[in-house]
Amino acid sequence: MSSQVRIFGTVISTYTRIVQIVCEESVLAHETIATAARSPQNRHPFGKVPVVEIDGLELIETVAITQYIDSMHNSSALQSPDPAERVVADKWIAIANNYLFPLFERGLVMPWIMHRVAGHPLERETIDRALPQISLALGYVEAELAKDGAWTRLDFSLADVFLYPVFRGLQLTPQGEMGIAQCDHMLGWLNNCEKRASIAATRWESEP
Ligand SMILES: N[C@@H](CCC(=O)N[C@@H](CS)C(=O)NCC(=O)O)C(=O)O
Repeated sequence: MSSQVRIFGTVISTYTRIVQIVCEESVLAHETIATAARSPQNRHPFGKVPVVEIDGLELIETVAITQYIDSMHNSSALQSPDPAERVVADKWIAIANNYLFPLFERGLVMPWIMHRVAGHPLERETIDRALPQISLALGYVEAELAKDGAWTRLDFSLADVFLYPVFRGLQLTPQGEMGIAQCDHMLGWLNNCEKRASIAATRWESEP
């Protein structure tokens, strides 16, 4: 390992983990400095995590950060050189960031974290409201994944890196686990990802 990457983010965080996975793929030493999104220590101008220090740069926004790390330190192994292929990965990354993450996070992941970790009463109304939309989203991605058995033609790409923590977070909730259990292709893909060293090395402490 050569360059040291400093990742300022919350420890149980989808986007912090995405950066950690790309560091592992790139064989870059990295450390995560626990920084709450809304703390005065957080330097992100829009109050998000992570903020990343690498190669003398201070970077924000996980798409930009992961593309930089993969391009500079991993021979772009996670990005196809063919624009017609790369656009497919970019589409899945955008779907993960714009639709799946907000839907899963607000509707299931955060209510369960607040209940399990902070001891708050479980927000059942929030969950009940979100479940039909989550079901629809799962149906869509399962049908898409069934077409080719993969998100892109690369064995493992930035699309996998973004989608894995998003779906794994959902799977760690009781309703998410039940939903994903009905999606054979999704389940097979998640199980395959778990065999990858970068995924195993970045497991959340809360994972069974
Ligand atoms: N656009 C940001 C999104 C990052 C993001 O949403 N991070 C979550 C944690 S996984 C966060 O900061 N949540 C705290 C909040 O929204 O207040 C990126 O790509 O880095």
